[in-house]
Amino acid sequence: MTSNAIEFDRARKVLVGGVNSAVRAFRAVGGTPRFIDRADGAYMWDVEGKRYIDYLGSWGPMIVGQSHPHVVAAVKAAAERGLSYGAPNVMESALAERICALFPQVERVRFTSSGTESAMSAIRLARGYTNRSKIIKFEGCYHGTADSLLVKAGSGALAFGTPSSAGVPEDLARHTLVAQFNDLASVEAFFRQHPKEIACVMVEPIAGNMNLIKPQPGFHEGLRKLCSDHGALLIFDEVMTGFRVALGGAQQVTGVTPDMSAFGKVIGGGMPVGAIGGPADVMDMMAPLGPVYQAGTLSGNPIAMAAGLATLDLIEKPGFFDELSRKCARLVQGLNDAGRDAGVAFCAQSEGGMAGMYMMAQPPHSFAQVQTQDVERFKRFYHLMLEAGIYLPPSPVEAFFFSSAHSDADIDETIAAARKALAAVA
Ligand code: HOZ
Repeated sequence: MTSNAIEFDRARKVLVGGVNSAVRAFRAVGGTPRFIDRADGAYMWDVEGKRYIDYLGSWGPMIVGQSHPHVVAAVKAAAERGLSYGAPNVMESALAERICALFPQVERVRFTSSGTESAMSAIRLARGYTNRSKIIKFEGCYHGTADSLLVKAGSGALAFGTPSSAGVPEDLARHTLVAQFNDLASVEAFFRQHPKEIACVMVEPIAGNMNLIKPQPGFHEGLRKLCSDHGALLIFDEVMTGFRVALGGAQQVTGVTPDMSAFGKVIGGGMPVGAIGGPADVMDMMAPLGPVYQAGTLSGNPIAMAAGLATLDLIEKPGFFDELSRKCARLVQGLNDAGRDAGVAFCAQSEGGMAGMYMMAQPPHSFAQVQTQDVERFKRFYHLMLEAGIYLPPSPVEAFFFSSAHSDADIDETIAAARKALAAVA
């Protein structure tokens, strides 16, 4: 008989910090990470056999829940035809066609194996296309672990107090200009200070790595105009928001069209995938047509393509997002009511199937505001929820994820757990 504690001791001897992605180590909430044995629908079970309602959703991909039979059947069928070819396959074209149909500005797609690779390749492409070096990103936004982007980053980097990673050369980091989310003036100032030097503005259009922060009206319109006026590319990092806040991602929600988009998570259905999409004149700067090099052994992997296609089959069904958004909003309403009744400075909000909960009275609009949360209270709340069988992302600066597998009973169970937990931490 094993336990989470035994497995964590074992893992720490051979894996750095016992994990393969920093935030999973629970250091932002304390305690022992749960070692997951299996997952199905809206649930995960740890090695001790305890069941959790899953609001991690593998950090976003599992929008139809775990092990959906349609996705599993597609993966099995693909696996029987080979695990990886390293040569073109027709599923790559099929998935790219589906992405082009959903995102009006996307004429060409390049698949990668992760969101990190997509964001990294997108900025290389922007630099190659514009022949400029500097990029603008936003404090608390997170675009994976490429060197240029690990400057004042969100997610685990923020939770552990290393938003600007060691190991990133000063010479490279000085090309990354860090503006403030929802603050157009901070972006304008950089364009004034560095005329014709800025290749792109990269942004999570709905931030999800400093918890969920929605854009203020006019913010993305302003970014769009600044980029167009100054010859820089606007890149939306839709790795988290794409196919999740709406079928057409945050660009559908905001009505603002970027020059390039980075995708991942949902389009791999739980398998490792990333993608970059944009207009042909930009995308065709990439090898083999152009001088910007980009490649990957497992890019366009047939199993990942099959899982992505099968997931799209399900989420493209009419009404899928209406139902997902409605159920997620009901959960959020229940959480807000629970916070109010407990008299705790606590709130929640959602967009489509992505949500945030905060130990503060109102949802934050900025990086500075989200930093004012009561982190110690969140830690106590987190463990009470976990104990009650509710698995939330283990950090106060992460969004949480809802799926079509979550039932009304799951929502009620979650709200009831939150009521108890919030009353206990009041
Ligand atoms: N940084 C990812 C979420 N914001 C976490 C990745 C993971 O641990 O799987």
